[in-house]
Amino acid sequence: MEILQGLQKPIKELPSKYFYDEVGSQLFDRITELDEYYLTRTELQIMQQQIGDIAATLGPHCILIEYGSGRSLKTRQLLDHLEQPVAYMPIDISKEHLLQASVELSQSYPHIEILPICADYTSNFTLPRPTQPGGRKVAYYPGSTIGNFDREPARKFLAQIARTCGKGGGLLIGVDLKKDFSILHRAYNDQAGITATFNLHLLERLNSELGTDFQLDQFGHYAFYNPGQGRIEMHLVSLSKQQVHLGKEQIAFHNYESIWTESSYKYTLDEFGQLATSAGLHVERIWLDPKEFFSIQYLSV
Ligand code: AVI
Repeated sequence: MEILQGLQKPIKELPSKYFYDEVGSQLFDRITELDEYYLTRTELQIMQQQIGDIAATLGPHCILIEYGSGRSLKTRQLLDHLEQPVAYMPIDISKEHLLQASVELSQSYPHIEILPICADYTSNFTLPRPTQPGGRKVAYYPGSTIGNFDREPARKFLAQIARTCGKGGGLLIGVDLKKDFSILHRAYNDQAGITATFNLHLLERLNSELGTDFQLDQFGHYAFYNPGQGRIEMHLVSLSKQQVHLGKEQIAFHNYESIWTESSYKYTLDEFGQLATSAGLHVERIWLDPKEFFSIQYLSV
């Protein structure tokens, strides 16, 4: 299985999607509130300042499809401003959050049809059909989560969104930008150590769900910016020579050997434009904060 295969690679790795169980999602929420973690705050600031223009760009009669909607907190602003949206389709793997958010949204927006989809949004899922005919499909993918994909998977995922939305559709996406590496470094090495706890929680999760015997105090959080690859790399580094067990398998660690747990790519506007083009999308609009730390972009199919 994926976890064992990752730990048996010459450079050990674990998929970052496993960060997000209940505790991991709560830790991530705390990260988004940290002074050092500028991403969420900056995206929200751009959204607040440009919401009129963003809503006008998306246009009337949208079917808004949110990839990884969680509690749909960021979406309310959009739903408040869109002109006569036809439907909102939140997609999330966590059924509990999805259904709770959907009930709350139905109460707040009785005029918008809420059609939740419980799925891993990178897999093939079927879109429900809204009761009201017509409407343009617009995907929403905030948070610069696209940064957590390597280049080719990112291209494939964007191409899949383009196919889902079809001609005339679009994608509103949050993309984190290249900047001074010390700012990037701080964002993934916060003083309070929340990012370290978030990273180490991955091992805690494997221990409780798969019965591994990782000793959490024998691994350290290590995150750095790799300028050649244009990404933050997050690792868990073994602090001793040790063995870890997964079922009947034994995984050996050298002292200072790492498990690569996440990449977070940062783009220039040109680089992201090229990626979008290679996925069959066209950059129509870009909104930035004054420091040009983060971008919200509207791509058309
Ligand atoms: C969800 N994603 C965009 C975050 C990021 O910044 O890459 C995940 C994260 N990892 C460490 N801090 C936050």
